[in-house]
Amino acid sequence: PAMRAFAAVDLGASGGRVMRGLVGAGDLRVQEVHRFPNRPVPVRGTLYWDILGLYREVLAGLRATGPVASIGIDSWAVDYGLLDADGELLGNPVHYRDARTDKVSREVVERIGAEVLYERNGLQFLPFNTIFQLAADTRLAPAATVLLIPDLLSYWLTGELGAEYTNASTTGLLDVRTRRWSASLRQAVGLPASLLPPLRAPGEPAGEWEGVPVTAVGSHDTASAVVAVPADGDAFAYISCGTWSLVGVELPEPVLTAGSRAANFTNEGGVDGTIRFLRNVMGLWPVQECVREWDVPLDGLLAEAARLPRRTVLDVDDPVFLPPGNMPERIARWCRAAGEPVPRTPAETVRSILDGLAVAHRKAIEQAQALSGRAVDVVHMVGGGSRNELLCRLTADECGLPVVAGPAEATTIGNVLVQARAAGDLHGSLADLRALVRRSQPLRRYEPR
Ligand code: LFR
Repeated sequence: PAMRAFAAVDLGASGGRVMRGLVGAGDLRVQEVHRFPNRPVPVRGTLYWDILGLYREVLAGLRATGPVASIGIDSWAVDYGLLDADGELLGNPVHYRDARTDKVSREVVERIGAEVLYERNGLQFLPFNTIFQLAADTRLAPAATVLLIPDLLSYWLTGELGAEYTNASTTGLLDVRTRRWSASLRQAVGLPASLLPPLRAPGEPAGEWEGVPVTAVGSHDTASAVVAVPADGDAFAYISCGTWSLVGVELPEPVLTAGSRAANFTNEGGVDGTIRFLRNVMGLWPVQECVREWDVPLDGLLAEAARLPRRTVLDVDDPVFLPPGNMPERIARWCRAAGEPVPRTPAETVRSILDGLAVAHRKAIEQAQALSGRAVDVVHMVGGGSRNELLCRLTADECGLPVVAGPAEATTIGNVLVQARAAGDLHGSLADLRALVRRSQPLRRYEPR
């Protein structure tokens, strides 16, 4: 039987893509149709996403994709656009790395109480969680609706309003037990109920664009990536590795213990009612920022870094590395303050970040197991970072566990799988979808040394 095509729109912090996914009996292929950079714009002290530019590229990509059975959209989490009562966008969405939430986030936590907050929304503290951004937002008065980025693009395509559940689970405004909007959290930051659109689950219809159905997918990119983890059984940890490393396990129920809160583990909503119990590790962001500053290709640096011994292990999760700009300098400053040797070359700098990441990966995987009681015997690295051989090898060695790397296209594959199942082209549970990923995608195994 012929394979049917699905369009997956995937926006990441550094770039976006429109991909064509082909799904047929026992086979799955994804092809890149259109790729474009995502360059945030600083304007008078605020860092914005260029959302109209991104939408233009999404449209160009969809037109170039050819006939598809449906369209699915995912992106990074937490950020949003505000619409007025006529559905007009009120200003540009602000980037989660903007400093506007630095103070407000702590004030909101103090006001609600860290325990109460965690008990209700189950989220790790990140200064940019939507609840804090909305508390800091000065444009709320004329706003009628808040839409997360994929929901905003979906609205522009279809004219239909909705809040996809997996991404809504990153806002801090969802009740982690009932999986509905939490009235008490909403009220705690003074938001009217009408601001939050009705929830929709991955797989539900989300309108039409030029006669083509748009389907809600795991619109949080990490939720889609976890769908495509090629695991067999449930004794696995995953690292969805790109700008961030999202490190954790998949659980049927949230873990809301004091230990889990202290370790800053999050309980995000996954596809098919799963919980993504994970920690945000800084990821390849510091490398991306250094490379942006040095303006040299990464491949050569990685080859050189692979020949170096471990010298400095950067604490990549230090919040000083969160904002953009001056990354090499901030790394040097961190080393001096920590009494660690300052990297002397770009390759040494890259190596110190990757060694730091490998250690952070191990700690998060150990904690995930200890806090959840779920033991793992393999680590799946998916996403663009799974192409980074040095990072995979360092992670396997550090964890003392085999690392299975790939697919690098996990996010778009997860996006396509959920659409294809909703369309009736695929059937079964996450385990069945993962079996298809295992059969169809090239994977690479790193044994620990
Ligand atoms: C990864 C990701 C993370 C989220 C961060 C900010 O792309 O979606 O899961 O914590 O971006 O939105």
